[in-house]
Amino acid sequence: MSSSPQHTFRHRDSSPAGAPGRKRSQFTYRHLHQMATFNTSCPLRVIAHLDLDCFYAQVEMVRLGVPEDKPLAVQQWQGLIAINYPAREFGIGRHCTVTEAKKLCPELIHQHVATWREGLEKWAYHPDAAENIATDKVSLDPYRLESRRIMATIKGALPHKLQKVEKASIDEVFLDLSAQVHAALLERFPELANPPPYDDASEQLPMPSISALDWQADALVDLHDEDWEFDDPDWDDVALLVASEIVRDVRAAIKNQLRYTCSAGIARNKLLSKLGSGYKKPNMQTVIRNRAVQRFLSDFKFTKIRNLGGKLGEQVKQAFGTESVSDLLSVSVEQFKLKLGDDTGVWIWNTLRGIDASEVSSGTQIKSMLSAKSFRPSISTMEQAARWLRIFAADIFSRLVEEGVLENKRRPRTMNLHHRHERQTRSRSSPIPLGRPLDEKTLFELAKNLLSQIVAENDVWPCVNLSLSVGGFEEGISGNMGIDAFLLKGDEARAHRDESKTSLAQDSRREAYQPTAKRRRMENSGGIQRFLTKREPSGAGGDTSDVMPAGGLPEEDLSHHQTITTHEQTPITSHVCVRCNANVESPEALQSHTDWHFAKDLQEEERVSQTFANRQAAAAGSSRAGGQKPGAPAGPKRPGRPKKGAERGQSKLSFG
Ligand code: DGT
Ligand code: MG
Repeated sequence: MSSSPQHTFRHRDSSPAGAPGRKRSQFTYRHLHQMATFNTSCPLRVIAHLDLDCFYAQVEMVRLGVPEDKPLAVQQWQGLIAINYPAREFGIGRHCTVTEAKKLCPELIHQHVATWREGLEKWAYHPDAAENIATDKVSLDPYRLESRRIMATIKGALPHKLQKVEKASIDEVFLDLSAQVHAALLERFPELANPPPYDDASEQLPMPSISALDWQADALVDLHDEDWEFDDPDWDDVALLVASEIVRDVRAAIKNQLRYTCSAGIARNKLLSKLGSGYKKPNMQTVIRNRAVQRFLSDFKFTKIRNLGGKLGEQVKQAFGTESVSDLLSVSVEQFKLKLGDDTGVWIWNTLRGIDASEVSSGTQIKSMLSAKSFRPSISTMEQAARWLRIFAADIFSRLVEEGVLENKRRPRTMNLHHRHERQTRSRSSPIPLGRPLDEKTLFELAKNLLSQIVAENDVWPCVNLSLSVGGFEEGISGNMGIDAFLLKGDEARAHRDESKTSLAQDSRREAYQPTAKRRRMENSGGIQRFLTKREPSGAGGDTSDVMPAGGLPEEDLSHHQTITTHEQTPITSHVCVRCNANVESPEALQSHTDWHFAKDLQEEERVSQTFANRQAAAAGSSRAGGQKPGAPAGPKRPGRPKKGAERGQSKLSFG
């Protein structure tokens, strides 16, 4: 720990903990013990979210030795996909073209992402990549590699037996710090180790033997509301403070060992910690104390909240005519249920109050991998196609190595190849044979075999898109699309989803892929799943069909689909994103931007499903201070304190 207990806490001089007449904590011995087991309904839970600052840009700066104050952006073809903070000061944003960015800041360093090149065996940083969109394919390997090093550093900075770390995307991590904070509390406050009075775990804890907490410079959102600051800190405040120290140490380890900065949010759950990490960037951390939750949330549009950015958020906006969290606080849970269905209604009601019992899941793993390319100009021979298959096999194999395929930790069982000619996509799949080591050559041979099967049919040339994917990993998979999907084009993304579909037999998300009739029944039932069905290919036969009509998507998806498929089919006349109204410079930039939404949606689908599963699991076990049931007052209960409407804000406590 960077801060000594003496510095962090100001201990009380008199009135020892447990003395008669002293106020008791709102938390019980049971709550304290729940921390040790990562119990998701524990009201003393502490969760952190870490998000790397301008991630790809930092990777390139460190790799190239660019000083921290120099403006740099990462380029993909003619667009920019990551911009460092010095460059942002010039007004440069994502989806600026390089030309426009250079006008804003002539000294901008713009580094193109690494690419695989047709005919070459390995990805590399090619100086002429931007001009070779026809023969190059983006490689995210450099960022994946750094992402893994960051994960290893984070894990190394936390005690092995007390850690729970979930990789949420290429540059985001959730930490459940409850068990580690529990251990620290017992060490720092020996009175907590005493057995509860009468051996009754539902007895309230003594109040912390401290009068003030030192949150240190950047750690606390200052919300200019003093009222609640007169209340003594309780154990939830102390737990968050200890977590904040841990997070500061983790961030220091990342900075010292790898030279990357990140921002963090620390709060009682994933929803709030994620909002917290984006609250102050770069290189800052934000603590959202329980007493400040409602005030903190009120400042956000609800569409900024995790899982509410997409279609579901849009639906809520339309149903209630507002985007403001504060406005929706007066809506009753019954009204939400009426408009959005029971599950969704309750979920929204909870979310607006910062209630989220979703688990930090250390088991999250990639369930499929895809490598694909849209061809402009199209390709017309088996030889050309085979050259790309060799690249795809190499690309997938290097990711499999990272997943532990060499050590036989995880191994895909199926391979899929999608081939698109004009408006028709043909697919073939095969099992990946067991009994011999999996290598690049085996993957390539299997892929070539699948291509030969497709080519044996008539009219398969010219080909405008090839997508190779592997899935059906041998062990339990909890589902994570991963950043790979962020760069997928329409066909590629669809193929990726198909691949996911085949490997999702046990996944709750499967409901989103039911045949149309069943899906319609579910939609009518008003459940959350109706928000998760948007990109179902509706071609005859669904996922078992070998020939999938391109453009066979539901009406609602057509415009989206058209914008993300090759624009030679559907001319794009406007460069405004229909999802967020962002103005982009070119059809390519719009395509990349739309892909990003698409990938985010897929990721959110996963999260919403998980959130629901967890919420339901947690509902049964909700406990006293963290009961958080619809109809209950927002935030933690504060017995003995007169309620003053919604929870009030937070400002700095006096330093100890
Ligand atoms: P931040 O977190 O605001 O400091 O900045 P970033 O750049 O870390 O943004 P974030 O966390 O949303 O995304 C992490 C990385 O993912 C980013 O460095 C590049 C990649 N990425 C983000 N948005 C897009 C996009 O629209 N298209 C593509 N191709 N990549 C993206
Ligand atoms: Mg980031």
